[in-house]
Amino acid sequence: MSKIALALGGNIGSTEELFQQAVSLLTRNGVENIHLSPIIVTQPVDCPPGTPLFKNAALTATWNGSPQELLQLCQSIEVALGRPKEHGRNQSRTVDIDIITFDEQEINSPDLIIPHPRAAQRRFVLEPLAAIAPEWLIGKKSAARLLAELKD
Ligand code: PH2
Ligand code: MG
Ligand code: MG
Repeated sequence: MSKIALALGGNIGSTEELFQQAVSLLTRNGVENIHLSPIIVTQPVDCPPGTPLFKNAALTATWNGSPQELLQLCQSIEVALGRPKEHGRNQSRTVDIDIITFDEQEINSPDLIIPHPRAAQRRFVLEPLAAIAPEWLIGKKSAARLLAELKD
């Protein structure tokens, strides 16, 4: 069993419902022991002017497969919940599911980098994760410490 942390984000549609649907699809496909954070409303980061506000959450869970299999599951759930398979990088979306950590593994493949390369700088990831798992490590530092060290 691997311990995983995922970040959820969305700014199109009924985000709370979409997050709940994402959680049930994760559960139905082998993600266990899900602990979902409260949902926060966040300003868009690195998005074009006029982008709607986001809602963000994080979850911790366990998973009995590989990182690549988890990536495929997350991407298939994004598509099932209305996100086009091909999409621009910071385009508005119904739901984005990013793998933040996978045990303490470091992965650097073309389609998957773990820990998530921008997680340590993103309040919209750290704040919900620190709310449920302050001691959770992203690389060498805990979510709470990274959050406390954020400048903005
Ligand atoms: N996701 C991004 C880019 N910018 N901003 C907020 N507030 N929340 C997000 O989830 C988000 C973002 C790329 O995935
Ligand atoms: Mg993503
Ligand atoms: Mg993302």
